[in-house]
Amino acid sequence: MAEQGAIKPGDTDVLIVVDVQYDFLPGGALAVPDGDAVIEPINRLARALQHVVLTQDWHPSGHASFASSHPAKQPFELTELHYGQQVLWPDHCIQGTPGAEISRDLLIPHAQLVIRKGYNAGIDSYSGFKEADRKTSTGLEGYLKERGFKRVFCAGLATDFCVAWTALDAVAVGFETYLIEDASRAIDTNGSLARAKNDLSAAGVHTISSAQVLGA
Ligand code: VGL
Ligand code: ZN
Repeated sequence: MAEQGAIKPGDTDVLIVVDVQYDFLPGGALAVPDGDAVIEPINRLARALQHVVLTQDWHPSGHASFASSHPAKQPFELTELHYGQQVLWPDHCIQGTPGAEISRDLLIPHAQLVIRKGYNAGIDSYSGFKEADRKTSTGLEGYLKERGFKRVFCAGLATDFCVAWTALDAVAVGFETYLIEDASRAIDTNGSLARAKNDLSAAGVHTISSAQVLGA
């Protein structure tokens, strides 16, 4: 474990703040337990990193990832879609609704890009880079590479879905990738958090605390 403040943020680093939206916060349609605990550490990290990108889960109503789109299915059950297995969710982050808005408690006026994902009706997208069919690109890889970034720091909601998949795709396309654990919170359904942690370490994503970037 690196010492506090050992990772010095610089000009080729980017912080990706994943899905800090009202539907994932307390009272939201798919509230992540303790989800609002990410806001303060993310605000501190954002003050330390010059370059910040946000992701925004952004589904049309009737989206294929919603249990309500599948007769006789309940939220958190699994189904098969054309690209493989899909967890079914409560309706959430519907385009243009208050639940899809990014929290106003995030204080990141210098954020440079908001990348929306999950807008194709038949395909989910946990990752900010690539949709769940594992083919359709959001354009984020090209953007970050064209900007010259080398290291990606991921934080937000939820650790075991959108943060993990974003970090896994970042490392897969060649970024040195860090997941900031205390600035993220998990849904943890059917063993998803343990599975995500295994996948992250197997892929070489570094799991760190915000103190390692910020100092004490
Ligand atoms: C997410 C489930 C469905 C996330 C998004 O942001 O982790 N999880 N849609
Ligand atoms: Zn979603």
